Amino acid sequence: MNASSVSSGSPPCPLPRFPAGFLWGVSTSAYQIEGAVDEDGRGRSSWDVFTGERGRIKDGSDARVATGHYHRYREDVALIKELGVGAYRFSVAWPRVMPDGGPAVNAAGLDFYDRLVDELCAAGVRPVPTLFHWDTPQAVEAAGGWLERDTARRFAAYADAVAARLGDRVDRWITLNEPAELTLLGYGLGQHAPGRRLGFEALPAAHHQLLGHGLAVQALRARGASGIGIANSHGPTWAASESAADREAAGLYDLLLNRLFAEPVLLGRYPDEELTAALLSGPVDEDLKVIGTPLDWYGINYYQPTKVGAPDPEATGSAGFAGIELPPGLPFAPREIAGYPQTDFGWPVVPAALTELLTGFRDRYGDRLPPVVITENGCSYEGVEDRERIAFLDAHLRALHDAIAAGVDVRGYFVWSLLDNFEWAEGYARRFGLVHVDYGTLARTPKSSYHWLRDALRAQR
Ligand code: IFM
Repeated sequence: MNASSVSSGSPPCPLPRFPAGFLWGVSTSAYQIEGAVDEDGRGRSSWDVFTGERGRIKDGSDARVATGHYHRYREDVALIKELGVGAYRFSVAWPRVMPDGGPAVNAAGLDFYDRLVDELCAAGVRPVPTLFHWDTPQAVEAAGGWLERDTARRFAAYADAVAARLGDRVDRWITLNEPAELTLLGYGLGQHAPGRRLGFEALPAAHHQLLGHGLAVQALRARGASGIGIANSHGPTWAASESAADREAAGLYDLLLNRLFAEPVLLGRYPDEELTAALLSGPVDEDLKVIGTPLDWYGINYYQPTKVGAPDPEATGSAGFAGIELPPGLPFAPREIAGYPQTDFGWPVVPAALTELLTGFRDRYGDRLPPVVITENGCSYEGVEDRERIAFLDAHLRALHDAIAAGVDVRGYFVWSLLDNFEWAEGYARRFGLVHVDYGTLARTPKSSYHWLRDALRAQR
């Protein structure tokens, strides 16, 4: 690493001042960075199986080595410390801690996170573990994965084991990362592990993840944990036109991708009772009481807005979901958002939509919305001299500040991601890091954006 040789390339205007105590951080996830998939008793995960199947990952890669973080975590913590952020959001790999998904605990797996948390604490960086970021133990997946109600119970037992080991040093917890994406991409469309193509029949996977979240909150609190949140992905949905058909399609999309995951957690109910009654079985009302257990804060991952219209074979400018092609026959059709710059992933860069999202959440949920933390925000661009990433972060931080000035209670912001990493079905083709990783040598090189952020955070002190 050479953290001083690249100029920061700061945009001319300093960032506005954020409130005292605002939590700055960077995010990663276990499967995307750790590698070492066969070491120290780790069990297989749904992603190990998925990446082993021909044609699943665009560049044919897998995450057996990834960024080698499992062995290089000290170097990565030093990078975090030098960056000057106060917190590091990482995820704990369930199959490392419970190779068969439970009940047996693999002490060596927990030892790794114990060392990581110690290293962070020694560096003065607050550890913020996410308990589940999509790497389901294969033994759990083989038994039906998140389509099965019992997976929620197993997840809570795993949460308990992690809290028992790390709880003395952790005061910010995240239960789940983006249950919407796992439901849609993993169980609905088959673009992510476990590769199921169930369409709307995938919805029990959403319910069981949310139930797992609620049970995990209870398990963590029973261990005396505080500071518990979730990381849900959200973005404003824009109707493609004012026509009734486009507005209806956009409303359905918003319901399925935003409200279905926010409202059970924030309000203790599903947004559309008819739809959920048709798709979910079991004691849903009882479950909602667990799912709606009040949180200490609410995490939002924001990347982009989505423009949605009614399905129309004649319409030009169709777009997929976050760059992923959607199958025909859906009751809505994402459309291209023109007139904005795009990241290398083809995602539109719309900072003002972050302000819109946050003020919209405040207006919709009022005092049921606890303090918000942006648990992910970032962009994929090539190169170490990444001026586009600096512009992206600068503009999104100003948009975030606008939301705070408008009265939204936002307490923190985490950049996705510390390092370039394994971007799921895209393999290594998308680089989201503040730090470049050479996948041949695993050498880390801080990008211009890293230096820019370090300088911007120093100016906040
Ligand atoms: O890399 C992912 C992350 O795992 C979840 N949120 C979105 C990121 C970028 O696609």
